[in-house]
Amino acid sequence: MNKPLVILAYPKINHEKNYVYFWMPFSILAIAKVLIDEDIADVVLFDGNQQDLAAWKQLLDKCSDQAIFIGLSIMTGGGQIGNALEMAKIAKERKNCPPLVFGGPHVNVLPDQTLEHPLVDAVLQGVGQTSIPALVRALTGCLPLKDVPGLRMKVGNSRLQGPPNSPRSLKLGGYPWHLLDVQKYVRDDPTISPRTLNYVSSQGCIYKCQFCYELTYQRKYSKMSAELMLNDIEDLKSRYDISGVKFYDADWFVDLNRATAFSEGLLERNLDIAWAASINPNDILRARRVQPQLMKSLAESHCTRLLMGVESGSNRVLEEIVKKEVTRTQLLDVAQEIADQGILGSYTFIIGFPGETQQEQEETLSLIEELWNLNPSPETRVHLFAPYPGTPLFEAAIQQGFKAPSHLEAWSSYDYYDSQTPWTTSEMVKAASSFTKMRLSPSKIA
Ligand code: B12
Repeated sequence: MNKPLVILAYPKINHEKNYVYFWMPFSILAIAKVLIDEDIADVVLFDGNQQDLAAWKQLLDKCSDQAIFIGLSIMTGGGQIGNALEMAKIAKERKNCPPLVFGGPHVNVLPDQTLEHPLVDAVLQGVGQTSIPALVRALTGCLPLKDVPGLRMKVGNSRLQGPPNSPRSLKLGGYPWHLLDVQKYVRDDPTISPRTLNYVSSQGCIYKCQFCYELTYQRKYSKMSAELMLNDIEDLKSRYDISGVKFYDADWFVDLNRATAFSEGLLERNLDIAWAASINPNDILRARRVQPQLMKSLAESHCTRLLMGVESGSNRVLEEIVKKEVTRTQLLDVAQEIADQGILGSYTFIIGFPGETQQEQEETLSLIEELWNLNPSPETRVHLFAPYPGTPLFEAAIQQGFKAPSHLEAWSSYDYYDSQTPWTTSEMVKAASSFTKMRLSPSKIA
């Protein structure tokens, strides 16, 4: 018997002009994986960052009438929602359009508001690895719809709702690379290596930074083992001749044993792969107590760059507003430790938190100046605070006069890089730009 077909799409993100850093869309790759592994559906992936709307129409012409549903992934900001709605409109113009099911970070925080949009037939809230196979089973008559975790669906004039979805994703790694043209995602990243690919090895985060979307995972963390990561990277190297990996996990270093095992494994297997990952300053402080050799083994295994959210140079902001659980002195100390190993630090900051004073912003800028004195001099990127739904600081921002978009279409124009809050001044916009120093603008990298 033919397996049902599922189309999964990652709509385009309107990034900075000529942005070249579009990476493999793990959001849909991770959910395609379970459908393939469980052998319950055939899957077609569409990446709007690589293919245009003409290609979308062609794909729909070819197979939309065989699909049991079309899944569209959306995050808040970056114009992805508007692009998803355009794709949805094109699909709906066809006869026999299968149900349009939305998922992804935006849906995870605003499922009901997303479902209100006339083009949206259903949403799946939470991690897709559990919800998506259940939806396939339900639509092929093997499971009642009311048992699909995270589902909210329009049925006539009423709404059907499944049980809550688990915040743990568990099934990661061994991704179905054959569904993408992987070569197209290999990037020359001057801070890593000429043939770099992105990779996601965990989901969720254990920390509680009050502005961050990851809080919606309820601090439940899922990860692949070091061995599985090494197997996948070895496989990617032999298939696509990669020489670098850029991890896009929320915090790659939550499990320090895994970090050490990975670094040692890279050397033992002689893989010759340069790599970069995200880290929380508290991971480094923890490592000093339990794995004092960690930084050294990272450098030895050719970790070239560590991305760390520093957020602020003010102890009050760090403690009371962000809940970063670290002080300015500790941040400087941790950055020194990274530089001492010759690893490039890449530090991000936020100015314009609700309730932050001008003096506190100046403390952030003076911290950046101090960090620039390190050798190697780190990259710094200053963002304007943007309230993201589902986070404690979103509520705080509303109380202080921020007006949130009230429906899906209105979120289309929510631009993370523009001022979103009434208290942002032109001085803050200028400071954000002049204190941002990256090694190379992503648009200049071929
Ligand atoms: C890679 C990435 C990007 C890439 C885009 C992706 C690509 N392929 O090129 C780039 C760099 C372009 C990017 C840009 C932006 N990003 Co971004 N990005 C990420 C990152 C680091 C990884 C995404 C990923 O692959 N995750 C792994 C997958 C497996 O997880 P997932 O996407 O959540 O998908 C799971 C579920 O959500 C669900 N799911 C997802 N899609 C679907 C679809 C269906 C149908 C179903 C059923 C389920 C489902 O199942 C998946 C498996 O469990 C995440 C952080 C993170 N670690 O997740 C941020 C993240 C997605 N980005 C975010 C944001 C805000 C942005 C920006 C808008 C602003 C910014 N800070 O950079 C910009 C847009 C640029 C602009 N012009 O303004 C936020 C989104 C928050 C939100 N509320 O939506 C995140 C979560 C970071 C954060 N913690 O704040 N980003």
